[in-house]
Amino acid sequence: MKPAGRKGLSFSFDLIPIGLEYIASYIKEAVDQVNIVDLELDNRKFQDIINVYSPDLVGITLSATEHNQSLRLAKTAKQNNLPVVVGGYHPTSVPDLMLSHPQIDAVIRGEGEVAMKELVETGAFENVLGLSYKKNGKIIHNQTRKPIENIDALPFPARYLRQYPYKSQDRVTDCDVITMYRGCNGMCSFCCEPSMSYGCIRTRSPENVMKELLEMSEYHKRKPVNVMFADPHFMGNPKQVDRLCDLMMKHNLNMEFCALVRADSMAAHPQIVKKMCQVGIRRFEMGIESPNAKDLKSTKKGITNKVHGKAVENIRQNGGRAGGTFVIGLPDQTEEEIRMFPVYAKEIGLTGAAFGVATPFPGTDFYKELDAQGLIFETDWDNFDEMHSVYTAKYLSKEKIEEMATYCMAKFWNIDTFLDHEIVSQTHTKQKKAILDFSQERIINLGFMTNNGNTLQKDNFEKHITTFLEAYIDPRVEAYTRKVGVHEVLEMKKFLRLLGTQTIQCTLKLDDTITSFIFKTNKTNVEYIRVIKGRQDDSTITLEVDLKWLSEPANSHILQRLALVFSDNLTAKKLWNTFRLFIAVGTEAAAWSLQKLVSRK
Ligand code: B12
Repeated sequence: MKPAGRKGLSFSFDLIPIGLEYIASYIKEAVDQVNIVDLELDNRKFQDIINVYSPDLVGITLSATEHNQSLRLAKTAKQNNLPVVVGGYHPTSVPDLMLSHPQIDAVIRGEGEVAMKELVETGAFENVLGLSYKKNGKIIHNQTRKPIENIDALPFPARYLRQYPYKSQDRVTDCDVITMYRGCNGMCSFCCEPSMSYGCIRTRSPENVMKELLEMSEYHKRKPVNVMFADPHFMGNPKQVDRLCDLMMKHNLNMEFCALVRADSMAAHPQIVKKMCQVGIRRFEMGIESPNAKDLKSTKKGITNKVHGKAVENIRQNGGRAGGTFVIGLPDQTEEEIRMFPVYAKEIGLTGAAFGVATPFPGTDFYKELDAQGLIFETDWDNFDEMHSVYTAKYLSKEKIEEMATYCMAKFWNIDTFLDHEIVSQTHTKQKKAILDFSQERIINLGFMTNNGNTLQKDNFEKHITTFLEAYIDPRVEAYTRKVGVHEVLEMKKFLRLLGTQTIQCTLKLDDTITSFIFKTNKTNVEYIRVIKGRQDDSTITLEVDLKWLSEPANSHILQRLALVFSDNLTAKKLWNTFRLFIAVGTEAAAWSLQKLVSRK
């Protein structure tokens, strides 16, 4: 079982329970039947699922944020007299806590394949290494199991058991996940990996990974797939990556890859970065964490910020997406320092960034330090999602830290960043992006941010919208768009011809907070885009959205809302301009749909 509940990054694509697929594949011969149920995508009730499969054993995979939901599932299993075993990073670190609940019978600590096989073969908890269980009311921890040495010997994850179409952010393209390694030799203070593999890194042979990629491609019927290398340190063994790229070079996989990498490896191996981009490993997520040496030291990141710029440069030169993650709300960070994070992200040239709230997960050094000082105040595991502040920091309140996460996200994800990303991508696509493709992607981004904000900051969502609107006001946008010329990046020739010379003002407001985007166009160019506080008077088309409805979505009908957006264009001149805008958008949309239809056929 994988519990339901999207958090953070999983709003952008479906999470595939690859750990369960590895286990299912490994125990397949030892059992009559094994099924994987993913409650995020399954609409059935757990009781109905139990009725359908009549299992003898229920296994649940979970992270901290799924703690509560897992206990609820386990309760239902217990009501059906089924034994329940749990595994994953969270249970591995808190076996006693898990077993303190009557509905949990056993915890498998660390890697699950061999332990689970022994359990289903023997039907007893006693001699299974790595397993914790209860006997006569006492918790017993069997000895720790050594990490699997030869991971090439593991059968590939049981993709054939998938019951759901796992999709990427566009909800159309298939997504998948694969691992090249087990473990990581980094010792970052906030990461759970050391408690899973004790810093013991094991590599699959590139040949074995290639074989799985080919099998994966067949599984997806050779359709396009977005694939994530789920290793925490993909470049852990650069030679192996280099060899894998050579193998991938011989096949047309129709796949786009994303990899989690360390900046030092990306800075040190420009040739391998080039090769990766050539074979489609083009999206990178680097743990940048912070521009400040003191944060990099306290998190035991083992990286200095000197390498950040070089790593980004290597990626950008090859048309890759340089994504970076930052950690905000570390114990002694100040507001001024955090406000500089998105500025730093732009300065070093990142084309993607995420700003997670520092979260102490059990099993990490970070947790041990804060727990010893009694600083962790949050008791609801749902909030250990890197979006909520869960411990007392020196200078910043919980509310301030969470507000800063929103601030950083808005400050970074402005129009200049999206355009910059396009410019870098065009190094390999060699063509301008259609304006409607670009707009569609922005709508998807907006959905991601709204989902995150609405679900995670339910009570003070409005405060976060206000922070967002304020952070968006940035003179950098005008300077950047004047310099690069939006029309040079996006295909919009026909659109501009029909629209003509306009000053379009799009205003977003929530109560007294008002932010306007001004688009200055002529028949061939977008002269600039400007983001300002309040409104400016000289617009030729005015669009206004009251964001109140985001926090109260049921408020009004969609047509009513649309009418309100255009309600400030009632003079003859403005009506004519608005009509031109409709014609330009309509013509563009018709050509775009036709092209999509043809390319699909
Ligand atoms: C890849 C990855 C992701 C990918 C997932 C891609 C996918 N699967 O589709 C993405 C980027 C989407 C992601 C998202 C998030 N992630 Co993440 N992610 C990882 C990472 C790097 C690797 C996980 C992995 O795939 N391992 C490989 C597989 C094969 O191993 P596995 O799943 O652990 O399974 C093995 C064992 O755990 C065990 N096992 C697992 N389940 C079970 C069940 C049973 C019954 C048994 C017996 C055994 C068992 O056996 C398996 C086989 O050996 C880890 C670890 C790290 N170093 O950073 C973090 C990690 C899991 N993520 C973490 C977090 C916090 C998140 C986010 C909340 C981040 C965010 N703010 O958005 C979201 C969570 C989204 C959600 N739950 O809704 C934390 C979890 C901490 C915790 N203790 O709960 C980790 C540990 C990172 C950290 N901070 O240390 N993540």
